[in-house]
Amino acid sequence: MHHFKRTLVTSALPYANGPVHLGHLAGVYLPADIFVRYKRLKGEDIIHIGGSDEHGVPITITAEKEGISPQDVVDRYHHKNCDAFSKCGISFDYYGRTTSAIHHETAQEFFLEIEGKGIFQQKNEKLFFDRYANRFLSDRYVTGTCPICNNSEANGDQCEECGTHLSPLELINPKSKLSDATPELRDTMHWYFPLGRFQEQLEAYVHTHKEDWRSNVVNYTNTWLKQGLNDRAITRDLSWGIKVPLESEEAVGKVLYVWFDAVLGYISFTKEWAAQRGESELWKSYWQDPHCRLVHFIGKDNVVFHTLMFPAILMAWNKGRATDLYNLADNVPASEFMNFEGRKFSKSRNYAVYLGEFLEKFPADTLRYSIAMNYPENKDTDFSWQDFQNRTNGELADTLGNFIKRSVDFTNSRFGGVVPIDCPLDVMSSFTVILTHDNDVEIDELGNRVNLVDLIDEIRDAYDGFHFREAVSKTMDIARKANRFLTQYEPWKLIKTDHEAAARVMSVSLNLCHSLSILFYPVIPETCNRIHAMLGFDGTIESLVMQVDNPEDSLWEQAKNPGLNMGHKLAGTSEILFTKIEDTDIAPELKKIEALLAEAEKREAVAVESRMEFKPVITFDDFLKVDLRVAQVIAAETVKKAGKLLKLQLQVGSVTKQVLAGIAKHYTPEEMVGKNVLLVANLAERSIRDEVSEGMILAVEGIDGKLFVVEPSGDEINGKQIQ
Ligand code: B3M
Ligand code: ZN
Repeated sequence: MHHFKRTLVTSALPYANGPVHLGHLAGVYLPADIFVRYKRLKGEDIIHIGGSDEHGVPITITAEKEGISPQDVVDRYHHKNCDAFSKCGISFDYYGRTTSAIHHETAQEFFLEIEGKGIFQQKNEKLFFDRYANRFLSDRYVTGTCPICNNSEANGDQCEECGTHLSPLELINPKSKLSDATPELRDTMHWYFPLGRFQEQLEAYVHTHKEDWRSNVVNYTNTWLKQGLNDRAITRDLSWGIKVPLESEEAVGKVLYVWFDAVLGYISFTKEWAAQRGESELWKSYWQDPHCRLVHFIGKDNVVFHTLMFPAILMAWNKGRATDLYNLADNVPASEFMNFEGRKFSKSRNYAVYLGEFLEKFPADTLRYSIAMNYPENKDTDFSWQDFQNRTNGELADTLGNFIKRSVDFTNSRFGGVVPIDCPLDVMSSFTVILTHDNDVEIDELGNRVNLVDLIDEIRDAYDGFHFREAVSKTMDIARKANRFLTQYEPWKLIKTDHEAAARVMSVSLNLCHSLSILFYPVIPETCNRIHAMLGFDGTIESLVMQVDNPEDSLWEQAKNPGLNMGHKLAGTSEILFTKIEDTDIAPELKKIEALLAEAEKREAVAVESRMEFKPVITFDDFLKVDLRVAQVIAAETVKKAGKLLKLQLQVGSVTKQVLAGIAKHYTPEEMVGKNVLLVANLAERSIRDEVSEGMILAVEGIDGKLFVVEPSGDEINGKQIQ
């Protein structure tokens, strides 16, 4: 195991093109913050870098739609998101913006370094050009009909309806979003990054991490590697973005592709962080010292940019250099998605709960806890208002809050607000209290001896393995045990018969309170500071963390040996840590969800209705031109680089035909084999992704975009014509 002295954590840079929602929080920002806070408790040197991704086409499209400048758009959302993160306790050491001067310089420096080594290739290509708007149209500015599913509003990069990744050239009836005109093809030149030249180096890199990276990250990356890496254009014809830093004629009007610049933002922002501290070279200790560990928190849709693209850019920089070499990521904990009330968050469909709005109604810690318990580590999870209410009331209020308050209140009222007796570690660590001098009683659930230190080590292992749900739920287990311990010993009764035994119970409880205030800090920091204050400590946990310079004295170690001894004075007051969430509190939210769902259904109904406007009348002869046949699927497989397509081999009577169908999200290849389908058998051949499709099969769309293949049934019908 490599020994690291320090850690640099980055969180994906959200586009400053909309407010962050709970899905983003769950997948990236909260886990990153929990991890960083945990490491700080352990006294480790760690920084957390984030910021806004302020370039890219979605931003210019928003600007055009609203009739404002792209700068206005990013100013609005940068501040909004910054503010929401800070209200949520996401403790970035630095939160930058890719429009900053240092970032522009950094990205241009990378471009020039790689260009100087002759690694980029320049290629001419034909791109759509809008002659009314007088500009080239990047993928997102072109719309048209999807060649896979016939959706008439597919984007040039992807069809939202069937999910297929497209190139604008594949669209049927392409239109410019700027003028609605049919764009024309014109020659243009772009710089390409030859990812393929780094194939072997990248394979070796990914291979060294196959054990320690999450399997979804390894698998997804390997799928790309297996297909063979292609050249990627890293420039665009746009006015918003980082200019290609060359004087030549051909660089005019070209900017760096947003993904080339965005990942470099992590570096620029670390530079800005260092400069702000007055130690302008300090960023190098985090990027260029091999003893620093680099960890990227991202969502699953950003994996290859972080496991292949960014490492390749850094490899290109490092190539042939003796100094200033960059580290590659040591881990890329990518999350799956957290859905909400059974549906995917979707900005375009306005189905989202935004972080800033949420925090206007409910405290950050209750949200942080509930989301952490729904962390989508290796599969998509679902978060609901009901779950939020249950966890807040049952776990935070009734378990943790109740235990802390009962411990503090009883000490205040019956022991003068002072820890009544010493609490030796061995007594404390096994939740044991000696009731009489010869009768040891242990807290145990299943007859097992409970050992606090072991439990804390398990939590440590969970955090170190990025298993956040497990870490937090094990922390709550300790609170549960502590709460049960207090209930079981009933110091309020015991004090009448055995004052000293009651004192011992309280001493163990108060030490557990202290322990919990540390252990819960990564997930509910604000609450932990309040517990800390109730226990009579000065200063915040953050300020104590700063004072530790030896990991052996770290707060994390103190959680195992909380050391509240006889005479330690509590603050003398107590407060309710968590307010319960009433049904009436979430009723309006449930209503909103209902309204959103109703809206979605209405959209669906309108869509169906609009489909009731039948196409223009055709003659019977026209209809007879379509050769519809019953066919049987004899083989099916997925298609490289077209995640939504299945390649089907069909038996039509004595003939076999290959058809590409956009149904991979709805049927597995195995499910398709053996099915009877309806085939348009005389459709002109088409090629998609270097594969030929010799017809199409019929399917119908149900609710939520789910596709159902039409399956004719009958005896001896294979190859027969529909009549
Ligand atoms: N802004 C894409 C996204 O928000 C992009 C991430 C950049 S990370 C360097 O999903
Ligand atoms: Zn489509």
